[in-house]
Amino acid sequence: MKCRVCRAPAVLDIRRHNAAFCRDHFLKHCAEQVRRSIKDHDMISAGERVVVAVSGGKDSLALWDMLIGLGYDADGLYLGLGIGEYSDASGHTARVFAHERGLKLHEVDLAGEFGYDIPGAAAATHRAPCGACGLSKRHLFNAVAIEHGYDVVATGHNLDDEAAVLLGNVLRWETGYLGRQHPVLPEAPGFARKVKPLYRLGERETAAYCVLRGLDYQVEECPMAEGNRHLGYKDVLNALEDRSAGAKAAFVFGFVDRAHERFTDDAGAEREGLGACVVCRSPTTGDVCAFCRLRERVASRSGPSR
Ligand code: Q46
Ligand code: ZN
Ligand code: ZN
Repeated sequence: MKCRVCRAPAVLDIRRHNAAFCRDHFLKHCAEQVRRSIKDHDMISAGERVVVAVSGGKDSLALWDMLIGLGYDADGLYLGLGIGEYSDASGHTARVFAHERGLKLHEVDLAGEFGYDIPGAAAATHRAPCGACGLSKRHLFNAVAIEHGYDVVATGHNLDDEAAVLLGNVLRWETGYLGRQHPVLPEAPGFARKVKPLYRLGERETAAYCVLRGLDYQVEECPMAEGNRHLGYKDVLNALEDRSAGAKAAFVFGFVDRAHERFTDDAGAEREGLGACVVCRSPTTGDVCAFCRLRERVASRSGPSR
């Protein structure tokens, strides 16, 4: 196996590109995929400030590293979800990464600042933890971006994540979600732009990127992910990819290039006619936003019952 570019011994092959790369050319390939995503979708303009949602895992650290390498002004944001040892270790990893590179990391601790954690929210809502977790992340990433004047929130969703979410949305024909599933969600009043610069890279590639760059990332996955529907979809997609290299990329890139637009009307009304939440001032359709309702629900459950 030789590097496609320089013919030196390769460290990794990427079947869907029918190519193998040496270390340096693999890292260049990753940066090029990210540069291309940003350019093709006008994700970040010159001079804009970016906040990267950092979990301490391979994707978010690879993303932060690549954005800095490409010359962007990118700070990090870590959310303490209160998921036991997993959260302790991932917070530590994110802090070490930022500290070693002199990067700015914002931290928000759910329990300390909002009085609940993800296991508590799951118990109070009698739902899978990922629902409350996703809601909290969406709200807080945006709220921190708005509060600190960032133009863009960048998340580490990779090709495998996007393919799994797309499969889930297609299986149930969630046309509103399909209209919002895109590498860029534009800014709107009260909302920063959301971008996914890693959507062209598979998770095997982001992991290899971290290893080859010597980035210390949190290898353990979240223990609450068990039973998450998307893991099942990932298994199905991996089986497809085994039989037909490039299936995931064709599925996601074809959707982005040729199908997404057909669903934008279904998602369109979402961000129109919004008022401000009476509690936190975030944009919402009702009086109180979903995040504040969640907080209230957990508080009333775990508070004194007398
Ligand atoms: S952190 Fe949160 Fe994920 Fe854990 S509880 Fe689910 S959503 S699995 S990316
Ligand atoms: Zn090479
Ligand atoms: Zn609110």
